[in-house]
This record gives sequence, structure tokens and C-alpha cells, in this order.
Amino acid sequence: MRRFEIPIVIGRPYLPDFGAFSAVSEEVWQARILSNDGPQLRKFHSELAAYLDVEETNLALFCNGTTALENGLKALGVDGGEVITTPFSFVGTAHAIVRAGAKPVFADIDERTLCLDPASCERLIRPGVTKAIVPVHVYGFPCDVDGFADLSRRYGLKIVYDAAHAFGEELRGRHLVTFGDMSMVSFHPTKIFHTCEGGLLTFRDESLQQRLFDLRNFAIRSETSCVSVGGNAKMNELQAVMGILNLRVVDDLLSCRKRIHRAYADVLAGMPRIRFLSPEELGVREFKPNYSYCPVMFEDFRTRERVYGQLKDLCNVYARRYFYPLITDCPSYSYGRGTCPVAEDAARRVLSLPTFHGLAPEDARDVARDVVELLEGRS
Ligand code: T4K
Repeated sequence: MRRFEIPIVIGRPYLPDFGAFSAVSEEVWQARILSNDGPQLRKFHSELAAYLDVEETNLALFCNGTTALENGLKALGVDGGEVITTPFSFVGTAHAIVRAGAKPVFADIDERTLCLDPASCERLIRPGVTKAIVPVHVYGFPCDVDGFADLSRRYGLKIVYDAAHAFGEELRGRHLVTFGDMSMVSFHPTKIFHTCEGGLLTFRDESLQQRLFDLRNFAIRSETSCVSVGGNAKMNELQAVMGILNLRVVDDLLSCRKRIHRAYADVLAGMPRIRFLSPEELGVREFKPNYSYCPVMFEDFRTRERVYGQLKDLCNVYARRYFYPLITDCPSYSYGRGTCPVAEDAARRVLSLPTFHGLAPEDARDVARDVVELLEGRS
């Protein structure tokens, strides 16, 4: 068994060369524009639109992903209604729904993809009360986009994807983060592509953009005009600089994750007593994954807890139990506890293994071997 000298943490942000960052930041210093839709933000907005192959009218940048989702839901008018979502996600997904003035209602997940199950959602739809569904592309695994499009058509509901994990992925030749009525992407440092903190909304209906800009900047449109109520959710110029630089190396960021994922798969795929969750195993056609997470499913809670603890204590490896506890285990959402058995089971058995730009594939392979040895050992 290998004990790493330097701790292997779950993730570390990629950082561009400091010289390159200061060179572009020099422009910020010269301009002394630090926020409020400055030149770097506008440049990043255009470059992102080009990368995602969407019109500039169909996206909006925010200070973080949770705020983006909250404002997106506000713009779609979910206030006072119910929004169906998954308990198997980061708690920010549910918080955004509440902060947009709606009640999250929790449906169960598909046991293969761990993403929200459209059939489970359909049972919870209340005509006139349910306003939207927020499925999450968990670990970057694509939701059943056809199933949700069908629900949207039949019940007139908005589909807003939490695509926090899905940057860089393509489904049927289109960026996964452009599906649905709206999609939110997180640019947090723990994500493949980041802007220190940051968030993005892409949306189908371009008329939403003005409303989103209003929500983002106090609804101020000019020195003398404030048209409604808005907050402050702006991305600043240095965040945008980070985004511009990281976008230049996005292919490298993606291929590095692929190499790490492959190293884990070499050891873990097909192993008895565990399931290494991989996009290949899901068999989604015409899908280009980003390999943003490397989750393993153990046979039971006790084994997961033991391996998680021993990886830390014996190997100096800091895996994380994303997503445990479930959102419905948090006091604010406990009304959903016991209603989603598949999610409850998955949360107790899953473990995300470290993956980040700079993690050597040989080290990932050793982490995987440690997992296997611990699994075979006795508690
Ligand atoms: N929806 C979903 C499905 C999400 O996963 C998230 C965020 C959101 C919505 C909300 O998007 P944002 O509003 O965040 O844009 C992390 C992140 O804080 C969170 O953004 C993320 N999901 C969640 C899955 O993971 P923690 O509690 O694991 O973060 P933390 O501080 O323990 O850091 C993890 C590791 O990364 C540590 O080993 C330290 C390292 N790290 C972290 C930061 C922030 C660094 O090396 N440098 C850093 O700057 O939550």
C-alpha cells in the first residue's frame, strides 16, 4: 500500500502562469475598471459565447453559480410555486430555489446515472403549482434530456439544468451546458474550468437577458433609471481575466482529466464489490464527457466509511463523500427525508476520488490500488 508523503486532496484549482495573469491584469490596472460590466467581462462573455457556439444574447455571467441559478429561476418567475429537484446534489441547488421564492420538492434519481429521474418527477407535478424542474448533471453525467424535454412539453414546465459539473461536455454535437430552457454552470475553483468564483447562465429565450442583467446589477440601466428590483450579482474584472486565460487552455484541462480518469479505470473498472462510475459504462451515445469526477460506489455504507477513513489515515488521500449527507438530511429540507430511496442509498455508498490538473496519472493509479487493498482488507 502506498502512503503519499504529500496529501492527495480531492481537488486543486488549475492556475495560469502568474506572468500571463499579471500581463492581462495590467490592462485592468491601466483602465482602473474593476467591475460593472467592464472590458474584460465583455471580452470573456464574447469568447465564452464563441466557445459554446451560442449567440452572445443567450448567456449571462454572474459572481458564482448559486447566485446565477437563483437569478435564473427568478427571471423565469418561479416565485410562489414549487420546483422539483434532486436531493443528490450540492446543497446550493436547493438553496437557489428557496432564495428564488419557490419550494424545492424532491424526486428520486436514476440508479445508473444518479441524475434526477423524469418518471419520479412526473408523479410530483402539481398543475398550476409546479413551475419548473431543476435536474443536475451529477458528476457531469448527462441527465435524460429527452425525458425532461417531454415533461416540459406535456406540462408546460421550465427545465433549468444545474450544469455545475458539465463544462466542456458535448451531447449530440452540442455543449451540454446549453440544453433546457436554461442551464447554470459553476466556475468555482473546484471545477474543471474556473474564474476563482463565478457562474454562467445559458438560456434559450434571448429576451431573458435584459431581465437577468437587471437582476445582476440593481436593475439600474442608466444614471437616471432603475427599472425594478435587482441585486448585485456581478462578476468582476479579475474573475473575467482568470476566465479568459483558462479558456485558452480548456482542451488541456479536459484531456488531463481524461488521463486521470483512465488511470483509475485501468485499476477499478470491472473490480468485484465496487462500481467505478464512468461515462463509458453509462453508454450514452454521441457524448463527449469531461471526466470531472471519479466516483466509486461501494457495496454498503460501512465499507464506504471504512475505506474513506483509511484512505485518509493510512494513505494520506483525502477523498470526499459527494453527495453525503443528502440535501434532504439538512434540517431546512428534512420534509423530503425518506422519500427518495435510490438517492438515500447512493449517498451512503459513493466516494469521489481525487482528480485535478497536476495529479499524475501514476499517482491516481496508486490511489486506486490503495482503494483495492483497503477494500480487500478487514476493518
Ligand atoms: N450545484 C452543484 C451540483 C455544485 O456542485 C455546486 C458547487 C453548485 C451548484 C454551486 O456552485 P457555486 O456557487 O459554488 O459556483 C465544493 C465547492 O465549494 C462547491 O462549489 C462545489 N459545488 C462542491 C461540490 O464542492 P467543498 O466543501 O468540497 O469545498 P472545499 O473548500 O472543501 O474544497 C475542496 C478541495 O478543494 C479541498 O481539498 C481544498 C481544495 N481547494 C478549494 C478551494 C476553494 C483549493 O485547493 N483551492 C481553493 O480555492 O465544496
